[in-house]
Amino acid sequence: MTTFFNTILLVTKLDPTDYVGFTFFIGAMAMMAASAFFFLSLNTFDKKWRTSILVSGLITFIAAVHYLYMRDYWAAFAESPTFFRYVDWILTVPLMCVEFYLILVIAGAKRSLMWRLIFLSVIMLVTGYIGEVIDRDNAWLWGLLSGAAYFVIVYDIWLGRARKLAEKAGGNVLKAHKALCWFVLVGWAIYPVGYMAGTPGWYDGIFGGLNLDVIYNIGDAINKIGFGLVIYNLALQATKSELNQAVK
Ligand SMILES: *C/C=C(C)/C=C/C=C(C)/C=C/C1=C(C)CCCC1(C)C
Repeated sequence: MTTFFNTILLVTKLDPTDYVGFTFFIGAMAMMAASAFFFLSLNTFDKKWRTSILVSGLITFIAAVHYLYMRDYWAAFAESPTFFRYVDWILTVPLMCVEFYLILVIAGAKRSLMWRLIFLSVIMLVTGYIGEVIDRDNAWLWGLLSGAAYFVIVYDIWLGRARKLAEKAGGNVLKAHKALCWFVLVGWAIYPVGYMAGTPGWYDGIFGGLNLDVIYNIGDAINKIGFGLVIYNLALQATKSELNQAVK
């Protein structure tokens, strides 16, 4: 009987000093709360912002569902839920690329910009997965390839076509674009650290003491919710300034 309850109520087995498990729980709650926030705010914005806010909510919602799985997987096996992690990322990171496109549409952004970013992000994630799961012996090499794709994304949004469009749009869009660029440059740089902490390589002595899951969970909370809040703020500011103009 006890075994039965222990099987269905995984919660009873959680160790209060399990800080990795704790970050999965907090992550799940934070993603759920953020999704409710974005979805419920949808109707307060003008139509042209709704798709962006909806995508913000979808990003945190997809993450919330994966966090529930990852939380339970961790509680059951005390092992990194690498598979769920990458399924989450392969869905949410391309959606973040879509966000860049959506806010730049008013400046004439083309679909090709969106597909280019999506393509690069898929390369970044697939090579990362190969290094973490399939060919761990060469993790450093796959990490390097992944890092190269990441670098091109950073270049594109900071200095490439996306930057030019953001400058053309100006005002609130330019500000939001800059904020998102910082998230990609600094916030996304958290992930390679987690990768090096969790895979074997020349960097063992440097990051070996850190926990891959804790780092990824912190990265996800900052990036997914932070990204959404930048978009939310953009919609809010743009709606306000439009209202002011209408009054004048
Ligand atoms: C919501 C999830 C996000 C924003 C995930 C982003 C993931 C990355 C930027 C991962 C990058 C990696 C590298 C740049 C090199 C090592 C392998 C990865 C996949 C961890």
